[in-house]
Amino acid sequence: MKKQKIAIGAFAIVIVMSLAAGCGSNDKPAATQQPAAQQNSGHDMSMMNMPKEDPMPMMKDMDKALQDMVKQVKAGQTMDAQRNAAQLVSTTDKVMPHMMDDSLKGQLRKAAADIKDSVNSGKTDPSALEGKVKAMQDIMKQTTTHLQSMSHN
Ligand SMILES: [Cu+2]
Repeated sequence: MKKQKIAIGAFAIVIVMSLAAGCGSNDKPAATQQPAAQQNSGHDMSMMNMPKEDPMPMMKDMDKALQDMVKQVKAGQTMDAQRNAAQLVSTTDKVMPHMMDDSLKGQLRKAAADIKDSVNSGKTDPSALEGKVKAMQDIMKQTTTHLQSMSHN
C-alpha cells in the first residue's frame, strides 16, 4: 500500500515536471525571437510602424476569400458570398500597413470595396463581377510582388 502511494506520488511529480518543462520550452523561443525580430527590422519595417507579422499568409487568405466568393455568387449563395466579400475587405485592411506604395494601396482598397458593394447590392450579375474579380486579382499580384521586395522576419 505504501509503495503504491510512493509510486503514484513519484509519477505525479514526473507529470508536473514535464508539464512545467513543456511550458518553459514554449515560452523560450517566443522570448528569444522578439529581440531578434526587432534587430532585423531596422529598415523599412520600423519606419513604417509595421505589425511584426508576415503579410504573405494574408495574401493567401485574400485569394481564398475571393475564390470562395466567386463560387458562392455563381451558386446563388448570397449570404456566404457577402461574408467572404467582407473577409476580402478586412484582409485587405490587414495588408495595408505593410505596403509602401500609396497608389497600389488605393487600387487594392478600391478593388476590394467595388467587389463588396457589388455583392452586397444583392443583385450581382456574375459576368459583371468577373471584370472586378480580374482587376482585383491583377492588383493582388502586384501587391504580392511589392511585399516580396521587402523583408519580413
Ligand atoms: Cu511589413
